[in-house]
Amino acid sequence: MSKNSSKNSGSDLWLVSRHSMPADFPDAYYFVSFSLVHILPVSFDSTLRTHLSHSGTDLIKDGWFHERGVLWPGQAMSLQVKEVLDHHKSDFQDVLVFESTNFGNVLVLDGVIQVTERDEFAYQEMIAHLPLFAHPNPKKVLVIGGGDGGVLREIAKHESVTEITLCEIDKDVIDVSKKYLPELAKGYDDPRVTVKIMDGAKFMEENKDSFDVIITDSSDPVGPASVLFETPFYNAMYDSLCDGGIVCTQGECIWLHLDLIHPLIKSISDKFSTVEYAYTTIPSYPSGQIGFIIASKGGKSGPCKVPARQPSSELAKQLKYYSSEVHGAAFVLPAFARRAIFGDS
Ligand code: JA2
Repeated sequence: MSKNSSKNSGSDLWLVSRHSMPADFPDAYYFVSFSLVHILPVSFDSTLRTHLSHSGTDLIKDGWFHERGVLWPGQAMSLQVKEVLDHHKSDFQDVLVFESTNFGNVLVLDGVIQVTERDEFAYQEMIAHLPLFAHPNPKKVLVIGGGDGGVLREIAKHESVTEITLCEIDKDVIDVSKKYLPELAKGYDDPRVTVKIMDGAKFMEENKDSFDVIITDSSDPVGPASVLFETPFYNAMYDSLCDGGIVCTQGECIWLHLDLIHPLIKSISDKFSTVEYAYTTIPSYPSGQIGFIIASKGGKSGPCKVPARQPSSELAKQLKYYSSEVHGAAFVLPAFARRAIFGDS
């Protein structure tokens, strides 16, 4: 944040001045709610939300897509565009798919890169296999978000799993993924998969004590996904887990979002038996790194950094990022991040 930004201390509201914004942002001030402790001093209504997001093709200039966003001020990831394949507004967000010169097809929601064909495995394998290999015998798995289908593809590699439910609020994300990201969307072909087009919180409300693993594969806490980074949503996941269950959520970046990660982890630590942060490296996400918040329910559960199972040698050969060694290593944080997130010395 620039020195012109003022953080409303003790709350979850950030007031970001125009000086820290890209020049083409339309409004003078932006209220970005990280909604970490669900005390909202300023209401964050849907009108305001729409002003926070870019339209995908506004961000293409001279044949390059520039990913600018309020959550990574002063920096932008750029990808060279070969062809725009789809661009439209869904009921929830701006949806853009383009073919890039070096990263394959790219899915962008509200101006933010969600998936590229080149590096998607680094994210999909880790968000799925960290909780699944930490669990001794996962049977029922819930995915919230993740409409591209890549997480489904990874979950289907676990033979113990009998039911996989995907709850995605925006059907258009599923449709464009089936059309333009077939290597991810093939996850929908597994017969164990059931798709619900609905709000994940509502679905969990109706399905208590039901899942061994819940994976929340969400976009960033701006727009429709912002509630997924709030404590009540973690409480809902807790209630929807079986005893011994594990949640794994998109947990943002240690280079950019320690002010989001630390209070969120703190706020859920009383309820969950273990709460940890692990990460993967991925060139197409801001600063090349993204983390996962992994938390377990039940007295018997040990830390998730220790895998309870290992991939078979056959599966190990198919995996491109995850291995048992990578599992443990993903929880080892640089000293500055460990201190900021867990307050250790
Ligand atoms: N990618 C997705 C998704 C939900 C639906 C479809 C694709 C992600 N969540 C992860 C996005 C990470 C964004 C980092 N700035």
